[in-house]
Formats: sequence, structure tokens, C-alpha cells
Amino acid sequence: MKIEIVENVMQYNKEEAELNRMLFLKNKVLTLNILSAPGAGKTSLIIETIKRLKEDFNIGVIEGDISSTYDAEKLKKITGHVVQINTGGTCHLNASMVARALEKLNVAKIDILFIENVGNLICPVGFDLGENYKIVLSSVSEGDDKPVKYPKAFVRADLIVLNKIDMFDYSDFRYDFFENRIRKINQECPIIKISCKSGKGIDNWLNWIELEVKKIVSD
Ligand SMILES: Nc1nc2c(ncn2[C@@H]2O[C@H](COP(=O)(O)OP(=O)(O)OP(=O)(O)O)[C@@H](O)[C@H]2O)c(=O)[nH]1
Ligand SMILES: [Mg+2]
Repeated sequence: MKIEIVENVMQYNKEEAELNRMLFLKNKVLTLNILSAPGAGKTSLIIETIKRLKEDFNIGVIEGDISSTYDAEKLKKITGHVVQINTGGTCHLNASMVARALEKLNVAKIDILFIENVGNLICPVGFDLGENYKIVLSSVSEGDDKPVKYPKAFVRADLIVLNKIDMFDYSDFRYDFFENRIRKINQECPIIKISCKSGKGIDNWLNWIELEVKKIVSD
């Protein structure tokens, strides 16, 4: 009986995610679900991206947090398209939370939509939100063992971004180890190294986004 309830929840999420996906498709929105541990740099990455792309694209953000509007307030300073979801303790966003947030966004006007998921590398992984891609953000300060300890996130990632590379010199992070461990479980996934602080590598991330927007617009 209990198993049946869990299956129903996941089935309901799948159906809601499909509706979100159709809305994104209809409006030609590139939607990126950003997953990371707390503090890896999700908000920083979104801010640095908007700063660099806002002349060319309308960028929206759905900001997921357990409580507070702290990140959303920062984002509101650089884009008018921000909606906060407070999950009230739930450790991940689900598709119906995103559907409700979408009602408050002018999706027809948005080219790129970031969904900043609740900070953790476990629960958000299993919940499809209707996004085009799951981006797993890891950072040098967390250590190089995250693909070993949280493999599901790295298996499900469509793109892995390693942030805070400005901290390489101050840490024992072994990039080869990090990459080898990812390759054991995900052979194909691109990895982009960046620093939101220094700006190093951000161009590679922007190129990836711009290519994906072009694909969506030309479909
Ligand atoms: N050194 C360094 N610090 C960074 C970099 N990117 C972000 N930070 C810092 O890391 C801290 C956390 O960054 P956030 O962007 O708030 O991280 P987050 O993943 O959104 O955090 P939560 O929303 O709490 O999960 C902040 O103090 C940032 O200034 C980076 O590339 N290098
Ligand atoms: Mg944040």
C-alpha cells in the first residue's frame, strides 16, 4: 500500500513535468534546472550569467529555497523575471511547485529560464521539473569526492560545472580524480570549469548556453 502511494506521487510529478515541458516548448524557452550542495555557487552562477547575457536574452529565474527570499532579492536587482518558491521545509522542488511559479512569470517573454533548486545533491535529483537540462554544479571548496558520494546527481547530469576554480591553489582538490570518478559513471557529460569570482571559464559556459538557445529557437 505504501509503495503504491509513492508511485502515485512520482506519476503525478511526471504528468505535471510533462505539462511544464509543453509550455516551455511552445514558448521556446531554454530551461535549466541547477542542482548543487548549499553554497556551491548556484545564485552566483545565475547572476554572472544574467550580467553577461541580459542584452541579448530575457532571462527568468525560479528561485527555490526552504525559506527566505534572500537569493531572489539579489536576483531582482538584475532581472524583472524572478519568482520565489519557499518549500516550507521540503528538500527539493517538484513539478507542481514550478507550475504554480510559472503562472506568475510571463513565459512568452522569456528566452532562458533558470530554476535554482533547493541546495542539496540528493532529493532534487529524482524530480523532473520539465526542464531541458539538469546542470550539476560542484565546487572546489566542497572537495573532489562528490561524484563518489553523490553518484546519482552526476549520473543524471546533462552538464557538470565545477565552480570556484580560483581556489585550486588553496585546496587539496585533485581535478584528475574528480574527472575520473565522473567518467566511471557518466562517460558523455561535458564538464566546464569556471570561477564566478574571477570570471575564468565563464565564456565556455556562455557558449554552451548560446548554442542550446539556438537549437531551441531553430526547432
Ligand atoms: N572563491 C569563490 N567564491 C565563490 C565563487 N562563486 C561563489 N562564491 C561564493 O560562495 C558563496 C555561496 O555562493 P552562492 O551563489 O550563494 O551559492 P548557492 O549555491 O546559491 O547557495 P545556496 O542558495 O545557499 O544553496 C558566496 O559567498 C559566493 O560569493 C567562486 O567562483 N569563487
Ligand atoms: Mg542560492
